[in-house]
Amino acid sequence: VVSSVSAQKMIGSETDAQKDQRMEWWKDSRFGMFIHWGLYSGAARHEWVKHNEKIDNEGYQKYFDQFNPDYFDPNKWAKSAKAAGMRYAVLTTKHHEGFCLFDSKYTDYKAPNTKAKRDLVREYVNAFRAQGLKVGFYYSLLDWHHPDYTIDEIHPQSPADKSDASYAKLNKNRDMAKYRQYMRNQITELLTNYGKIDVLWLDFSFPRSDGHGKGKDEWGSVELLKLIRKLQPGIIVDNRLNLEEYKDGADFETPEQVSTAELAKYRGKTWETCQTFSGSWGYYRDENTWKTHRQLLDLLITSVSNGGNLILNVGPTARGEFDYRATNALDSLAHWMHANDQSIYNCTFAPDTYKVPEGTKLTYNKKTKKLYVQLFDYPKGKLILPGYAGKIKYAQFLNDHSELLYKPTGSDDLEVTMPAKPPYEIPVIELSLN
Ligand code: JFZ
Repeated sequence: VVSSVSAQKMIGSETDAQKDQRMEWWKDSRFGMFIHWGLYSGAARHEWVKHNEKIDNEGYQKYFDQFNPDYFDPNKWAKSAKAAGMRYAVLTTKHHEGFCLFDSKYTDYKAPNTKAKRDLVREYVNAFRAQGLKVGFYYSLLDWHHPDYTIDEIHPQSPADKSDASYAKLNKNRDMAKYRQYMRNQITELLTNYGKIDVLWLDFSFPRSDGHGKGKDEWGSVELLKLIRKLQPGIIVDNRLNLEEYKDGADFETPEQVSTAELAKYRGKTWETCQTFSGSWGYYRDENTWKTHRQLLDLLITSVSNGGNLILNVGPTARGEFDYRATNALDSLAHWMHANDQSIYNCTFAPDTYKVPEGTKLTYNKKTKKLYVQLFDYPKGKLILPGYAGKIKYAQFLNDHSELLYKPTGSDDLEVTMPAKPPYEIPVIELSLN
């Protein structure tokens, strides 16, 4: 029954309750790993290098010829994701450059034809599944290599002369209908040959009124989504197909590289913020803007305290491994998550009746009725819980389950006696609620 739908268009016929059930593991997981890996990892200066430097297929060929990921071991990737507390992963099976990490019948531009000589997606799927992680595929709608993909405003060969005639000339032998069929064929391969796939992350739409962008008509988005739902009924799909007018046109929103301050406005929606370690998604050797451990934790905690997920990106090197900066960052997250992951999994924002104590953020587990106070600014001597009198029955640090003593202040507040030094970086207090 879809009576709640009223005016909005639908692609399928799922009820809200069915959708909630399908999305349950994803909402409970809260933390995932994004992996951007392709030929651009060898250029090591942004996954948009082909576009940014206006490189044509011939000029880009050296990255295909050179590609030799001799250290590729997805078991290592999966173990490091698992240790960091991530519960799902999404790998770029094809990014905008058009190169496929998987074995596809419909192209020669694929990993099995490089020095790797094999289907790298299959090994990723097996390794992440073996660690008990959910498995997702990123697939780029854009394709800067395919001969039928029409040249548009953000194509590497976009013309200087923006007239319709100049585009028409460039595109006279290109046919988007054929490209749409290519996408349907490849998505069918990806959703048929690798078992159950948990997430599909399609990227992205840029409709333009001058006709030189791409959106739902160019991608054939409605048909594509129907195909996806038919092949993998349980799959979770992002919102970049330009199907905003459809109630079921997407499963989650994708605020990209937004600040922690902006995440508050997504409360109540279903969303996953995607974030990088250093700015670009693909491995960028010379980028010196790496986020600190504290900034990464802030992103994770702020996401959960606003009811969303964080998918944190790693850009493996061309040799197929996480570089030491990514490895160190993941190791630090692993330590924090080992001690504090109960304040992340199955958690969301706290009910409004609990005021946010100064210098903290709150996460909340509805099922266990635990409230978690994430101490960003470590309090001096005591922490005031405003209006909490009569609301809690026990307080402890989460990292070591050591008791924290508290007393009423005479008003509605409680005062928690704090040790002089924080026992952890961003320690967490667990409050058992009455
Ligand atoms: C896209 C890609 O271009 C990028 O390389 C990376 O894969 C990222 C996850 O997604 O970038 C986008 C796509 C959409 C928006 C912004 C960046 N958007 O809608 O604001």
